[in-house]
Amino acid sequence: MVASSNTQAQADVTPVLDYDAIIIGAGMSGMYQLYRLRALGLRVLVLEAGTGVGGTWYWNRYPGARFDSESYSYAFSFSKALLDEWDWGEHFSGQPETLRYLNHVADKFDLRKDMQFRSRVASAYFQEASRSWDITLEDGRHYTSRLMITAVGPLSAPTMPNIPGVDSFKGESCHTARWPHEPVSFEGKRVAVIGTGATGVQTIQEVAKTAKSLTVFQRTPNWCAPLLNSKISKEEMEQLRAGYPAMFQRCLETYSCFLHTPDTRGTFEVTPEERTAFWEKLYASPGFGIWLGNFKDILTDRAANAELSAFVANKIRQRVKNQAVAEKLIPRNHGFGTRRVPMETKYYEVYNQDNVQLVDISETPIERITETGIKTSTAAFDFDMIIYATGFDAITGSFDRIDIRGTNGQKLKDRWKFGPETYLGVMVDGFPNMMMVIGPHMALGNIPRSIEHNVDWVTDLVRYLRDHNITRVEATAGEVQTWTDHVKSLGEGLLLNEVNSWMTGVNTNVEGKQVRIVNRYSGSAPDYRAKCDAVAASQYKDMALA
Ligand code: N01
Repeated sequence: MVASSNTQAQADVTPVLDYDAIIIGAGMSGMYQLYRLRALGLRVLVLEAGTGVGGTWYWNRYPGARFDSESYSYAFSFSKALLDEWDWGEHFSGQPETLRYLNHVADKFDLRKDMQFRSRVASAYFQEASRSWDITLEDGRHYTSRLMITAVGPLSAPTMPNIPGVDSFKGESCHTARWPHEPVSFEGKRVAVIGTGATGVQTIQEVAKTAKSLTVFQRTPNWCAPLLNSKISKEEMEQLRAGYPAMFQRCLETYSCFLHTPDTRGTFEVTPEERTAFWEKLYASPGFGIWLGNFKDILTDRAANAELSAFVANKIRQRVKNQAVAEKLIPRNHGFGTRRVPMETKYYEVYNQDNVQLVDISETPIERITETGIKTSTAAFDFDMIIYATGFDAITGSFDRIDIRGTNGQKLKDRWKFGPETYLGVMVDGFPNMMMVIGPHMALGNIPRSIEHNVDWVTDLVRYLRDHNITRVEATAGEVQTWTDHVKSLGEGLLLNEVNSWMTGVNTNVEGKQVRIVNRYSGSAPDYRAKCDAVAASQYKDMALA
């Protein structure tokens, strides 16, 4: 690391390293982390598997992919010049616009000159003698760096379904997170979609517009709510821009950094009529309000949650003409909002179209993928295209896919076998000089807001290390235990943590991930930031610095 010390200790640990910091991933986290570390004068390299910047927005090019948080609250806030010059076209921007935005950010700050694309990291081994990381790519290229900062994203390790025969299908097929860069036409095609999470819902409503036939294979229905997207006029954009300081301030104050914040009332503190009127208003309002701006107890009180679920179930019954289909679309095994709510645009109406069929595979399971299509327990379907919207090995999955070894050759994957253990979601004992941006146990919420805080905190730590000629930083085992216990205790009483989903670390397609764990920080973002800020103010006294 660039430092001024000439002490003996320093000399021993100052071999010729390729970099001061290597960042893995060129998504929003990696882009901003590069920008900040470069400003410290460090030699930094970003290694990125793809051919361009954007992370989630680079990979997820599937039809209909878009923000379901307000575009302007989901962008970078660190540069006033950037805020001044970028106009959003829609309240909930589509993937092409978001990727254009991120490319614009990369151009503006000349980020690509310190990025290396087509560079998928295979392994990273900590070297105690040199206090550095040896990082090797899948193609064998190799680099050394004092620090390794993972910016690998919580939803970036896609998983194919563990259904026999996936490789045997002779038609077109694709996972949504590996969508081709070329346009894909559905016209005249018989298309299947497997999966009805947030991705499946966005895909289905788009494919249904042009496919000759669309067959949706649903294992578990999700509670979806209207997105109500709209265009942003020039005048409106100017008003939004004028309101940026207040809006970002609000994001700093709300529980999960979203514009929405829970109502201060409990569900049963108002009359049934007031309740219904409030829910009608939320259902008719754009974005996550119905999930995050609802009564304060809908995600903790079973009775409150059941009332709200009944309200939304009736909406589904009103929107879907065939009542047998409507009943299949209503979740039975979890309440509204206890899984991530997919935001939709006429999703339920899709099932009123003649070209769309719903197959409930909880009743008639898929037995195998065949050369020509999909065979369930009761029928065989022929398709031209199968789309896998089957989700991700979330949060720890992208770490598991890299062979990360800390002191004494300890593997991170083994260390996290029964769930992640971290300090502030940023560090792990036994893995010195490794920092995680948006790692496990982090306050996710409105992710770009969390990214900016997380990166700023890591940058302050790195500056401290540099200024004090410290070449080795590690979380202590005691602090990791304390933070991990704290994160687990915050999850108690949340209905969300009683349901299988990526949010509780369950993925039926990944061996060893069938048991629920606590992988996310579910306290308030202001509390999280206060804790991190206190650690920095203490000059990292609870960390092992050498
Ligand atoms: O993934 P998911 P996703 N056989 O895990 C089914 C974010 N996101 O990509 O529920 C049959 O939610 C699985 O069924 P089940 C957002 O945070 C953001 O949709 O496990 N089916 C489920 O229906 C979101 O929550 C935006 O029974 C199988 C689906 O596949 C997160 O990404 C947009 C199966 C997977 O759903 C993940 O969403 C989109 C099998 N073997 C996504 N395996 C934004 O707007 C899996 N399934 C920002």
